[in-house]
Amino acid sequence: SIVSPLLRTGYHFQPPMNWINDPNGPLYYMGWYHLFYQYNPKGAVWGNIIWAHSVSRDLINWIALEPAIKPSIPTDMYGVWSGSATILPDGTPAMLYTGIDRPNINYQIQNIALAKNKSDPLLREWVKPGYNPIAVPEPGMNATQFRDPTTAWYIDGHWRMLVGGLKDGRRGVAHVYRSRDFKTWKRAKHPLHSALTGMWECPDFFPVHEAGVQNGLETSQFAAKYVLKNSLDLTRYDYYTVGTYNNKTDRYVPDDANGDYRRLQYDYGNFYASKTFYDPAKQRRVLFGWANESDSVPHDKAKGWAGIQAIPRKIWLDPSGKQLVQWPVEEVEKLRAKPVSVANKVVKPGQNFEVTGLQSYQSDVEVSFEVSSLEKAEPFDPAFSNDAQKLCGMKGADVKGGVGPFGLWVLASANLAEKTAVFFRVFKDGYGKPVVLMCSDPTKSSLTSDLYKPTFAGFVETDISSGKISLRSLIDRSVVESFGAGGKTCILSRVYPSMAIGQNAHLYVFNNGETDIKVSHLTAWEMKKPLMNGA
Ligand code: DQQ
Repeated sequence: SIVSPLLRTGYHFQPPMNWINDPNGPLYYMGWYHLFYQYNPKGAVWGNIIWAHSVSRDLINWIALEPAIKPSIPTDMYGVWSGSATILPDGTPAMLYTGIDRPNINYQIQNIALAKNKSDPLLREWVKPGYNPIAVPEPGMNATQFRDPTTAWYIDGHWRMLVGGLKDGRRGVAHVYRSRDFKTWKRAKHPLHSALTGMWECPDFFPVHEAGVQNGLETSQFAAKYVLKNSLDLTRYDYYTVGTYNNKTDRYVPDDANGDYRRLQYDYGNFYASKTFYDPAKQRRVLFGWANESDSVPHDKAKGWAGIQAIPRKIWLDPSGKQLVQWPVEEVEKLRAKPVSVANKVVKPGQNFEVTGLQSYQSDVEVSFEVSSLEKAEPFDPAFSNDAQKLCGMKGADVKGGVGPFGLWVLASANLAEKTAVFFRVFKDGYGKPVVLMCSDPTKSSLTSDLYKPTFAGFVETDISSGKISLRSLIDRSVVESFGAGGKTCILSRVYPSMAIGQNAHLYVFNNGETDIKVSHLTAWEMKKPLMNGA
């Protein structure tokens, strides 16, 4: 079966065609946001990777430029893999990236490219200085698991960068390299951090302001709290911890001693190889993440494209200090057209209502729910404390509960044979404390058979004792990108309806619990199409 062209996203970042994966080297420079990304110019599957390059004034409207970095020197002849941007003291942007230097084996070497002309705000040309490579695998290091340098930070006369790696077959490591001049780099004896999780791809390490402050910090600014993120090859999720950094020893310690295994995720859905940058224009830290297709490879090839970037998110430390909060950058709201609102509408057990008056296949929906009572919350089995996904797999949107499931059916067909459910379900633990689960359930999203339809879920650390909880979903044809409780828990899903496409897609609020749910307020906006790389 051929996938409808109407499933191509409207306002999520995409080139006109072909495969994309990791965001690379995001930065703000002379009034422009730059995004580079792993791109196959020859097809809709991974391969022939180069760094494609787009620029934007607002992180939403994008203009495609010529590719920035391609294989051209002995140390990157067989691949230019992921990396990050650092602005040097003289103002020159530099890209640290991984090169593959030989055929048939992914032997990994770290390289640098410099902006050729720092007075060009579009940074169109990049040069690879003769002192490449800047780091090679040492004897005893796993040379095929050694990649993805971070943005470098400067403290007390030294630059540092991290490179992801794997030790002894199962220990994920963030190697530290130090340099005085950004040319000669030496590996520190101890990694910044490591854990028994498998390979750490695309590490990201940055300071955060004190709990609750939404502004971001420049990467070289020393702070009391830091975030370390790693992308786990094994599970394909991006995990992070909040902790402290000792710049004398270059060691990082998560606040939660078990943090590496507790597995906080940026996003509990399809979101990988993400990377942040500090945006001095709006004093915020912005997160980019890659959302792969969940479609089959033959479908990807038939469509001629695969992969998108999530809507960039502002990211900051939650008032609890224990986790991050993420929210779509405010600029996305410029795409909002005609709003439709609903207020003070009670949804009885087993009931639902349709939100009408807009085309919801490309929309932004914000809802505030109020739960009338938590009395009927189901008992929480602590065996699932670390397994929201499994719990939601068992208790999907159609499984009746006490408090919830309640939430949205998005990209739903008129007969409801197709629908993606984004919802909450509230449990009560042994002490009577509410436990909130957020799920994105695509099991009924499409009648097409050969799709990957994983249920995604995370717990939401929010105080629901007042009964209040909010949900926002960015719906974009084959994307459902959701933010629970103001961005405490995020889930991006890719879905490919066969009927709920374009004008045939509907939006509902549902309640499959035994407790009344009030929609205190719902606003849904149709979303306009931004400039998207000329497509
Ligand atoms: N993708 C890149 C690697 C990185 C992986 C290759 C993560 O550098 O580790 O395209 O998706």
